[in-house]
Amino acid sequence: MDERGLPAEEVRKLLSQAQSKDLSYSGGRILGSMCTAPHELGREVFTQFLETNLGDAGLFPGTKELETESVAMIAGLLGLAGTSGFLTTGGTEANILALWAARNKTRKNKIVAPETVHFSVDKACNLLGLELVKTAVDSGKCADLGELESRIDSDTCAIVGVGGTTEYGTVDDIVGLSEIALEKEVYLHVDAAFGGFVLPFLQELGYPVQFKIPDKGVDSITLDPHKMGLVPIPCGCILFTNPETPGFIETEAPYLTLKRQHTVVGTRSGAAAAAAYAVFKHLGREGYREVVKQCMQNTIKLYRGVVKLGLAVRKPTINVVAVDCGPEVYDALGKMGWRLSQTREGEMRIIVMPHVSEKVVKDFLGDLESVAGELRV
Ligand code: 0PR
Repeated sequence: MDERGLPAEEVRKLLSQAQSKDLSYSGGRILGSMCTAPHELGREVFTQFLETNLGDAGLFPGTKELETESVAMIAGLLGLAGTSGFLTTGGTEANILALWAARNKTRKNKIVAPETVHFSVDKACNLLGLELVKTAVDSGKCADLGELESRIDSDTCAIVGVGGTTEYGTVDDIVGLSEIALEKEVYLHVDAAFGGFVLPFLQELGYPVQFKIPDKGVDSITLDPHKMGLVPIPCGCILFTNPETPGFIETEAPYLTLKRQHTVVGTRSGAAAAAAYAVFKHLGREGYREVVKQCMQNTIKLYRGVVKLGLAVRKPTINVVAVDCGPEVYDALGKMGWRLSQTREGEMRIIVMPHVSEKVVKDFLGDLESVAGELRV
């Protein structure tokens, strides 16, 4: 740090220089991200609540109410009532809280999860000293329940299912997993970090996707407002279906206005909670349904376009498309400025977020056609 400060105008110039190196979702080239430009109202509200801290919520009871109401609205999306939960910094923290609670509740040390789980589950297990057993998935990239069940033993504390896998957007059979959890008496965590704000709306729109949180057998669910919820980063959410579960991750904070904490982070942003509340109230189910409808229509356009080009592509379940096009095509598209990502198996992975408009899909298909054509010659 310099001894003397700079005038704000000069600092702004420095920031603009740095920002000019960043990409923006509105630039229309980011196809491999599960985040998008936050809703305008969310941006505004975030700034308004910048000084609030939910780590000392007694000072900010109004903002704490917004968190509580946001969590209730998220639970309502899944048709759940009477759940408790917290907003988090994202899906990683939510998954850590879930497995932390499972470990402390059961005092066992093994997690069994399909190999399609997000790497935050690896991270959580590493952090919590848990052994992670990964099980095979079926040809549709969904958890093979027979295989998963066969790996549960007397050391298993929890199993995990995914509602919208990071790489393929596929959805595990949560009802089937809940039956296994009840029968084997293990904790079940559902990671719907991405799919939580997509699947309920796809179902309402009549898409043939199975995703239901049954009345019994599911212990916790991750669901991220900062992905398809259009809320500014950092905003994730953990829901606990049993109100006693948060007690297993409780830490005393004796001198604070609120005597107990249940999140990994201590000082935590109330701005994200206020922004989540605002965007949920403003968009309503109708608004989100429209966002998801657009994304899914563009997903189908992209899928059909890729099929037309004769490339191998998985039929998308949600707004995630995986194309088996080979590294040359992937690299050539990258050189043309497309920001894509790859699955662990090397497929090109495209997330059709709200910023991936119909025009972006059209432009991308045009470039894919020319690249694939040139490479074929
Ligand atoms: N669970 C699932 C199913 C996820 O897809 C992710 C993140 C997480 C948990 C962890 O969430 P946080 O990153 O909020 O902690 N999936 C995205 C991914 O790995 C995260 C992401 C988002 C990466 C935007 C890049 C990006 O530009 O792709």
